[in-house]
Amino acid sequence: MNVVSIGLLVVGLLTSCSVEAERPNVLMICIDDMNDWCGFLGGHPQAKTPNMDRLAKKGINFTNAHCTAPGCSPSRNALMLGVEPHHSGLYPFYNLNHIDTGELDRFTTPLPKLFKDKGYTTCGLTKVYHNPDRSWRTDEQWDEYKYYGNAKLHKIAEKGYHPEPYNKRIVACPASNPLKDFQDYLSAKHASEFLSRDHEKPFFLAVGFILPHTSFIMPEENWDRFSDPIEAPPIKADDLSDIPMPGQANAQIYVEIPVRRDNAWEDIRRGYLASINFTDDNVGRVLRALEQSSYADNTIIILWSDHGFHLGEKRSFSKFSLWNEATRTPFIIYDPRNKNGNGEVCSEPVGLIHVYKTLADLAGLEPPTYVDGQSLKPWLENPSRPMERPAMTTWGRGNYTLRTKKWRYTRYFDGSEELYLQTNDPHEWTNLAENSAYDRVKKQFSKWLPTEEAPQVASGRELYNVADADRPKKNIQSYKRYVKQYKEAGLNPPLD
Ligand SMILES: [Ca+2]
Ligand SMILES: [Ca+2]
Repeated sequence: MNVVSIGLLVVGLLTSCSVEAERPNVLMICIDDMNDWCGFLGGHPQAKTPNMDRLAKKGINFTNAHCTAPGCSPSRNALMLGVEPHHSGLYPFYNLNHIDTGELDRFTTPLPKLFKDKGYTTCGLTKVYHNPDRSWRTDEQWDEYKYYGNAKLHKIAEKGYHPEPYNKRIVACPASNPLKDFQDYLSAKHASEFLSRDHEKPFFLAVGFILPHTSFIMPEENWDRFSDPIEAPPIKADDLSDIPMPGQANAQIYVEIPVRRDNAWEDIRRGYLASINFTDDNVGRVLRALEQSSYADNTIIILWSDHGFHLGEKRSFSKFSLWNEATRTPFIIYDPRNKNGNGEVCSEPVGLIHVYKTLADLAGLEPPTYVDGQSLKPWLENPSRPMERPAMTTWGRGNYTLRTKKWRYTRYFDGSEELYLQTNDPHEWTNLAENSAYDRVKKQFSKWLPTEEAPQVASGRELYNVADADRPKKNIQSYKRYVKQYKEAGLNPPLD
């Protein structure tokens, strides 16, 4: 071998080493049911989220981000597979393990597998997919996977709201347990330990926090960081009255009835804020572990919540709607290699469907051709770059909502519509869809609606609680029944 060849060989080795060294790690923080009640989105004046606020300031804070579907299972399936519900047929909730063999074969490469196949070490913690799906194709996606549950939590009787008879879903109170009894603390601890290890290969670490998903039970310290009065969000009493029936039936009023009856909204909202505050503590634990590790300068951090949450707006105490409270999500991306956009806000409409292609792009990986969405890399470099495509959220086959900076347009399976001028009406109180002055606006939105819809996947279905093209009546009937209950209970009915 002559000197030139040796020189080329050395250059080649150095190049391949530096390419290897440059492959970024990914830390994906997945939060459950967190709406904009966090400092960096300003949705509630009493929110306390210093750690996430710090991350938002460091990276790009997407303030107009929307989930692909307003329920844990369809939202996470879309994000992890990179496929819109109208392409996958996964509209309602599923247990992926129970879907007929072959149905999902065309989705060869869920997000963790993309990284694992390209030589990454992948680790998933607790809720990344919707819970029952944590064992779905585990070996091909995760090198390491651990699900943490809560220990038995001892609720503090004199604090918070303990509805009787006990209703697990709407309880909001602190527990006296030590931190190690809380699943989210254990997930944060595991993630921190993972980050302290020596990794020979780049890693993809996904850590899922369950709070602020109901029930709102958190350490006492977090509850005590808040004091009454807790400010109520802006609510219009008859807000549902100008909404078509499929939309009204999305209002989860059956959960709201006991809260209203027991005059418990203040405790519930305090429980939600305290749950978010505990999640913020846990996010802080993981971020500090990363900062103290050798990976800080080469790890992309992405933080999202699977959808938002209503706390009384439009008579809802839940998600499962196509309104802002349920579709809008926190969404932050920090790439330490990004020299231009970090520290800025992006108020262009984006969807969590873009997560797959964005992470693939940032890591230099080729996504499969069936993957939906687009890479947000250009918006990381220039957050004020206009986004032409609206962010779309799907809830049941035939029900779609589209968000731009200025508008929200919704069309339900039966052709009924909602239209809100966000710039004047951020709470979406006045539905303009019936006003012919806006026909042109509505028409412009039509071109973004799906022209073809995959049939709903029939096997493996679990919770299916929406009136849609496949089941147009059932939810509406139960909604009407609950409106009657309001009246009988002497509560302010939602349509008065
Ligand atoms: Ca969720
Ligand atoms: Ca209204």
